[in-house]
Amino acid sequence: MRARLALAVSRQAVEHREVSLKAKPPEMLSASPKGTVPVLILADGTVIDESLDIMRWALALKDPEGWLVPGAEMDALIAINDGQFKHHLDRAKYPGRYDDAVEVDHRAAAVDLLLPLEARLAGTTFLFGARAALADYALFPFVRQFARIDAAAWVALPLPGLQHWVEQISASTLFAAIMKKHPLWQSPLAIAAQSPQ
Ligand SMILES: N[C@@H](CCC(=O)N[C@@H](CS)C(=O)NCC(=O)O)C(=O)O
Repeated sequence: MRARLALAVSRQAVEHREVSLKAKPPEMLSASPKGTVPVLILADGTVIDESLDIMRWALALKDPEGWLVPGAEMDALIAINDGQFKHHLDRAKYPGRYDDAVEVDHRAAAVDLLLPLEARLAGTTFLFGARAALADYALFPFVRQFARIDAAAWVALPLPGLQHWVEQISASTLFAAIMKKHPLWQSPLAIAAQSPQ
């Protein structure tokens, strides 16, 4: 989601290949054996297979809305999100997948990490001021996921700024544009492997 947001705002033309994570195409795995999406393959064959790196690559080429303007200050916030917050989010969302996961503890730990974001949003619409920046779009998919684990519990949290922030970005035209459904890409290699000789 966040890679798509940055590619869209930066108006990078890409061939979008929607894949099923239950049947990863061989072309994807040969470009990026770790088997996670997104994977961006550049014209020169360079592979970028981390969503944040794709965002930075696109914005380095063109940043019409000034997402990079807040500078290095954003990096620490993004690192906490991608590290600690993601850790607790995964365990709060799928406690059955983790031996040690106590759902309520991970929920509480995740909320603790949201409090500094709420403090930032007091008196401003976005994390680094009146304009949305890289940090907003890099964190948004994760906070949205957390909000959607239990929508009633989410609105009951003392996080009015963050609740408004999620609603604002969710209602944006940029978000609507990247949420358009794409048909599954038909992998020539998978089709060849299936068809009778
Ligand atoms: N650090 C990676 C994480 C990507 C990631 O975990 N993607 C998930 C889908 S959102 C995935 O591909 N999972 C692999 C699977 O479910 O097999 C990034 O942000 O690019």
